[in-house]
Amino acid sequence: MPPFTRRQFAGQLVGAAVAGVSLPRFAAGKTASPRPLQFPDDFLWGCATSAYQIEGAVTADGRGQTIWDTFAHTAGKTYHGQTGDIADDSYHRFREDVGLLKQLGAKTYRFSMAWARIFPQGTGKPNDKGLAYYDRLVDELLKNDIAPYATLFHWDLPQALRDGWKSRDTAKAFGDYAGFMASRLSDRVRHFMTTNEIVCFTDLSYKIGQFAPGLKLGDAAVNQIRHHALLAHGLGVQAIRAGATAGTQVGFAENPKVYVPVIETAEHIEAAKRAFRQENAPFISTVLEGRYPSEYLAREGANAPKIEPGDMDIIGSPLDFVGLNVYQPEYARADGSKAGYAVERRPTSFPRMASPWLFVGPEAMYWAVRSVTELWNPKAIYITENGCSSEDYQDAAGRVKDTDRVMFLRNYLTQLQRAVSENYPVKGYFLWSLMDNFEWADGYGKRFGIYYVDFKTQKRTPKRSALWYREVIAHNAVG
Ligand code: PNW
Repeated sequence: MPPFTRRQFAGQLVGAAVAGVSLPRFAAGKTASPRPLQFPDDFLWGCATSAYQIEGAVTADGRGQTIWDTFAHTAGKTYHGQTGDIADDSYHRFREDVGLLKQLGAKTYRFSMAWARIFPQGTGKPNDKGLAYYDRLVDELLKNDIAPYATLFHWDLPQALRDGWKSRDTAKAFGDYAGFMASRLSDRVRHFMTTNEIVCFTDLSYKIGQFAPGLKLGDAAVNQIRHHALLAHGLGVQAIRAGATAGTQVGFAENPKVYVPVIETAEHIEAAKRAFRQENAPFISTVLEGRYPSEYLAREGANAPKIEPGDMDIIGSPLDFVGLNVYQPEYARADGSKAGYAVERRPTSFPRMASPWLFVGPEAMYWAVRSVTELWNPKAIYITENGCSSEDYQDAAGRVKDTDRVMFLRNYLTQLQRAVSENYPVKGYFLWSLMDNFEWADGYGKRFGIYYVDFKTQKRTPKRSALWYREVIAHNAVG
């Protein structure tokens, strides 16, 4: 057989994989060797998704309605009125999707479970058919040597829970659901996350109105909603520990604002650390300290949350790991103020990806890890999300050459490698996202996947970034 021509080789490089066929490899020897940017041998590489964004099948097998079903079906709330009714249809195609992970060589998968599949009314009698779906998914992952990391709540609150997060009862209901899931799955799922991004399902949902249920409430109400969310997390941690097999690891996934020191001098580094704690006060700072920072309570005054005896111990329940969703940077500098820091305004020219909020700042990755470690010294950190939207397009041959996403990921991972090389306790990285999916209020208008999804046919095609990520995983190094 004649050797490959250059053109044939190029075709191989970017060729689309079909189900059951492994991804083409970059040619050996074409990349620099030895690679300097290595990760530890036991580093876990994976991808992340969430239930409402990928599953579809919103009425299958007794699933209850969620606030996102309601919101997406309300005129004017999402891009072109799009909904998660079908999404990636992963409820039916999960075996193919586990196959995509396998093609990448992923060692782990972070997915979320839909509360309303298990308890269609939020509380009450569990729905066996809903649970059976997650049994099937977990078994398929384990069969492929992919470790499941399960998030219990990624925003799809059962609609039947009256008043949603305005009600303290919702926190209690979440604890019951979390304990139930742990008791049924912890023989196989060894890592659970309670909540995903508390600020998104509290402030963005009840204050800004951008996400379900789309309310615009005042400060006192929002502070109480935040408190209920923190309480739900804490009750979830305790219920998982009570219901799970020994050694089950519990954490949560947060997207704190990350402060990069404007210049790496001692005074600016100290300012960035202070900013991190204060600007995330009612969220990660409170959970990891087991108390609201006093400056926050003083600032909120009469609007501060009403706290019942015992709440803060529950909220501060010790965690086995902290999950960080890292997307964009903020910048802080030292100033003479009492707070000890000032936040820098970004120039309008600051680079961003396809989502207007997604500013590009790879060093946010390093400073997220370092700030959390220096402030609270958690036992372990995972990057539970990182990735970006791109204006992906398919060329005539159906290929997606998302060089901007590769640029984004390469630079953030380089900063993560800096963190691991300085011995910060980062154990793994989950790329958001495995495949294009329902991007909340942006519908299908923003693509975060490393697999391209044609939503008409549900065909999945690896983008250039998928081929690149496969190499990262194979070499355990950024290149
Ligand atoms: C995260 N912002 O959400 C979520 O956990 C994912 O479900 C989501 O698809 C992903 O990031 C990409 O957006 C965010 O406006 C949503 O700053 C909005 C913001 C940040 C994170």
